Amino acid sequence: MSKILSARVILSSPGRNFTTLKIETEDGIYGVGDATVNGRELAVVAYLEEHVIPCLIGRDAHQIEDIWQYLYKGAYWRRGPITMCAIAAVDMALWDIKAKIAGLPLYQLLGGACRRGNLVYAHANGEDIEETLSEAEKYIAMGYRAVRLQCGVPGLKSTYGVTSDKARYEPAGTGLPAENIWSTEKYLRAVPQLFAAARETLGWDIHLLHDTHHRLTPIQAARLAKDLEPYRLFWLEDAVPAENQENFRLIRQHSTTPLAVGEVFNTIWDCKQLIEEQLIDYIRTAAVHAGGITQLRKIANFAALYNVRTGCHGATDLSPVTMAAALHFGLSVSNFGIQEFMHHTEETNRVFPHSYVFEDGYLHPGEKPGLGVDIDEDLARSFPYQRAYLPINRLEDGTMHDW
Ligand code: EZ4
Ligand code: CO
Repeated sequence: MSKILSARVILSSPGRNFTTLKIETEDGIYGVGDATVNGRELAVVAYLEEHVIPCLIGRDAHQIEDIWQYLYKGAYWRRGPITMCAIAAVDMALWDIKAKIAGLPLYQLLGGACRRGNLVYAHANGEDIEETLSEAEKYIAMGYRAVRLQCGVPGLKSTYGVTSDKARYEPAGTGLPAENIWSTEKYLRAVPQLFAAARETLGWDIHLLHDTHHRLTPIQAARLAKDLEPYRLFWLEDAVPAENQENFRLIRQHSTTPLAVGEVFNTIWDCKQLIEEQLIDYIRTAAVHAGGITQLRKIANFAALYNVRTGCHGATDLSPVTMAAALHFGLSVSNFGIQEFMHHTEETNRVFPHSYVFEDGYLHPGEKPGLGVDIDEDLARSFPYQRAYLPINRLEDGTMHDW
């Protein structure tokens, strides 16, 4: 028995907003969990402070599964990003506490290491093909074995995944949402050219990935997947929005390009049909947005039955706490695929000191007991929350489109 004494939410903005939950036990052990929903941060703060934390005090921090079920089934209104993110933060913090009490890095409690480290992919973004490929070459020189390529589209002023500050990928901006203009036709012409040039310049020994960010219809996605087949992508991500999971059948029928989806999913139910029908190759659910380590393990075990592998979301809005959770989880599951890794700002890394290390294209969670990531609360307080949103996206005629 290790009673929960207190819990509090720490909202800070060391380069971007992060919502963090810290749970303390009677024995003076504490754990941290990430509760960040990009652009909707305060909703999770209220959910945790008003509705979750009062129910946690006095419970046994060791009862991770029971507390998960209590928060999920007990809410009556299940699922959704805010609810599942709040549950995730509690779940991560409790795993952190349990592993600290055991004196073990979390991956040991989850079954031990299945491999030397987690293969990660970097992001190469550029205004044009040349710039994107020279960004990719920088990452390859750093030891990366996999790179996601996103490139400006001729005729469009801004493109998803391409930011003016190359050193620092951050799509969210302070103030109200920026408005971008999108053309699917222009995009579909540009992408195959990018990958043809990439194979010529970068060769075939590097894994290449691409994110479509839910912007296509199924038939458009099928055509893109088919057009990209000669370039042997590691995956094509978020080809279509997945509210209709059966949409992926059409893409599958037309192409052997591996498919990944799931960064916006909240529960195992969002993945069920996609996995069961083997409509995807990689499931991208993240600890923070899909109910924590407890549910991620269930998703991975279910996916293993159908040869689907993991590929957790790891953009800059997922804090170092989520990154640590993903790395312990990834190391311990047999059907790990790849992990997204984007560098956080210096300020973020100082607010969240962590034990994970990058070496030779792989990330390892380190050997510190627990998650191996902490929060410097004093420093966090010096970076107050700032309202920020992801941009919105309209077609050239003004129609609201997927982000
Ligand atoms: O747009 O994390 O694969 N990565 C992505 C990210 C997401 C942001 C949204 O908050 O698609 O850049
Ligand atoms: Co994505």
